[in-house]
Amino acid sequence: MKVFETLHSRFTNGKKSIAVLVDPDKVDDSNKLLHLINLANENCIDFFFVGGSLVTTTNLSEVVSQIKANVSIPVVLFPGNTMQIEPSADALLFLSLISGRNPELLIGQHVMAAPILRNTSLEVIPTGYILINSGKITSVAYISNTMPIPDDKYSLAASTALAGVMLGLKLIYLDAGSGAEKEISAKMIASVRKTINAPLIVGGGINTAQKAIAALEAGADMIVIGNALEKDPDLLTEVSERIYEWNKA
Ligand code: 1GP
Repeated sequence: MKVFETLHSRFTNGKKSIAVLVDPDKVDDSNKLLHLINLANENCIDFFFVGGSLVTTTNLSEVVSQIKANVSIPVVLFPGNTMQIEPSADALLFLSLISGRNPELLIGQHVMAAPILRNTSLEVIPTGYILINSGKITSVAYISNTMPIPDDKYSLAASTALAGVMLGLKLIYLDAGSGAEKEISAKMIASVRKTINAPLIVGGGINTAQKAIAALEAGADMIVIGNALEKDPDLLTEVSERIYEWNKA
């Protein structure tokens, strides 16, 4: 089953998913990547996301091929720009940064990427990407030159997500930014969840099992965890067990 079909069918059936985010810059030695792959294998992870707002290494294809050689779950590109297109991955989130007003990230990069993507077998998933303020300026806010939505402006975030879905975007990704000081609140997630009829991904600053479970309970269909795994790999065990129980019910 393709990535979007899987996500959509889980969304329709009230089932939850979890993705591990690999930032190619942070797995400069292959042992770190193997460690993440082993974690994924041990913990029933659903997807690997690969990408970052600033990737300075040129190892993207090696990262993807190492993951694919060792684990059977789909590898989904989460690209910060058109340089992060890697044809050997399974799918690509075709991100429109709809919380921002930077035309490059609403349509400019997409025009450059579209002809390249057409010549790959990547599954292209139109995704509304919404940044929520997390207390300090994150790399993604700085690099994208956009202002995140204030974390207490629930209806602004919900209306942004709704507009994205009405424009035909198939997924909504609420992100506080990698390594965010503050994760997205349950109230914000719930407000977006009740407004849109589309799968909702939530990430950024999820560094405890409690925060992960709170995001899922508030209405996230999928959570994305990156940074926290370096310090607390056990976090995945607790969260994936909870998701397993959830999905069994
Ligand atoms: C960032 O949502 C992802 O875009 C994951 O964030 O690295 O903080 O888990 P963390």
